[in-house]
Amino acid sequence: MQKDSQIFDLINRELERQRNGIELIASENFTSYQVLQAMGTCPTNKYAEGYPGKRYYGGCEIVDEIETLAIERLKKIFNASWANVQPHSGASANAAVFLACVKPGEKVLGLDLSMGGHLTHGSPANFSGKNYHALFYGVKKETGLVDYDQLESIALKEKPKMIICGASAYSRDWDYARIRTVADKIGAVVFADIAHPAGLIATGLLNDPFEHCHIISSTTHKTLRGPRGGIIMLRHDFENPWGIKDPKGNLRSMSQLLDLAVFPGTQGGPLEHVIAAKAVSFAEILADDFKAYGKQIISNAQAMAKAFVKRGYDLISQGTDNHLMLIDLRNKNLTGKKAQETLDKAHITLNKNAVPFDDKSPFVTSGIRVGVPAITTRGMKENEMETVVGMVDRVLMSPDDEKTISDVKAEVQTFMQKFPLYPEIK
Ligand code: DSN
Repeated sequence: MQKDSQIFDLINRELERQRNGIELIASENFTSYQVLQAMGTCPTNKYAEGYPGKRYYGGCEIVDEIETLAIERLKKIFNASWANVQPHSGASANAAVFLACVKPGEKVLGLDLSMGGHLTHGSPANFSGKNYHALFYGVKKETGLVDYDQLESIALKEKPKMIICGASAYSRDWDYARIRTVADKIGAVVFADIAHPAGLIATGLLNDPFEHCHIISSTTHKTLRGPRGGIIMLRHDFENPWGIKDPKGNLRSMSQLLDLAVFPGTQGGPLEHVIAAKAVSFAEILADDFKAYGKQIISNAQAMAKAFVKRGYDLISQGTDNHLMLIDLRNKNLTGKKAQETLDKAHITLNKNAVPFDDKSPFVTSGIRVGVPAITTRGMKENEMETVVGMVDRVLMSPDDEKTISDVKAEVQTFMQKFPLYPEIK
């Protein structure tokens, strides 16, 4: 067959879009060129249902080595004793954790999606809310901080089997110790989904959830800067004290239950080319300069938060500890939808986001979520945060002025030439 120019032209256009725009979506990042290369390789052809050394197919000796390396590198990053690198995504990882730990209809307690939580933490639109009895805690209206008192009172009253912590739009660190204390009072599993801040946890820049939470999941493509995918980890494996049994009725350790929940519980053949790319990114995280990247993320986020506050923007919780911030645009008479759509025209990408106690629908929203991992990867430092916020502000202050939008778009394109992306690709 002739080269599929239709698709490759589109891929090239997407590369140009990524090169020329300012990427502020908090959950996005740019992998290294090596990670990209590993993704487009022949392990994609290999069926390897099962785990290294225990596969259902022949010819797995090399993918066994790839997957084992990925597991060993990941365990080293987080000082974990067990890891599963097969989940195709964060949502798949979380589905496996639910399958391993809770029976359909049992209670789970997570951060409300409308308060910064995640779809897979019990939303009624998701498997986690459809199959399980989901309860929610929120954030305090006055401070925007997680309401641990509310979490505790709901937990003590309702006795959920699992308490979920982690968020997709929360700019502050977590008190994992407090959540574990509550969970121990009722014998609940604590499950931390660290998809967003994982890279900052990996480098010791935020509280360590592994000290207090039984099970940890993450994506690999956000602050970890790997390929799109999911992972599950345990620091301490344990004979599960909740009497959870495998499908044959045997009492299993948590790691065995989680392995079974990923395969055959929720997935079939693993994506070994993606696992190879995960392994490459894990080696990058273990290298000396990744901690500097993490520190730069935090400095950039703080510089950006300051630049927004200086221009009168209303940040939920007044600032950030991590890589993102959530901005309530109501004092600027703008919706999140309008802000996202207008900035898109100027090649500045971010997402509309509900703010706590939002009065607008999730399709409109009162806020935007802004993150710095991707622009930090491009090489930007604190000074550039002022420039970026200046451009965002000019567009948001004149959202219907086509001239301002096209001026900023041209400036964005020139500005981004200073921060090359994938120079290896001509
Ligand atoms: N993890 C979500 C995000 O933060 O964008 C998507 O599911």
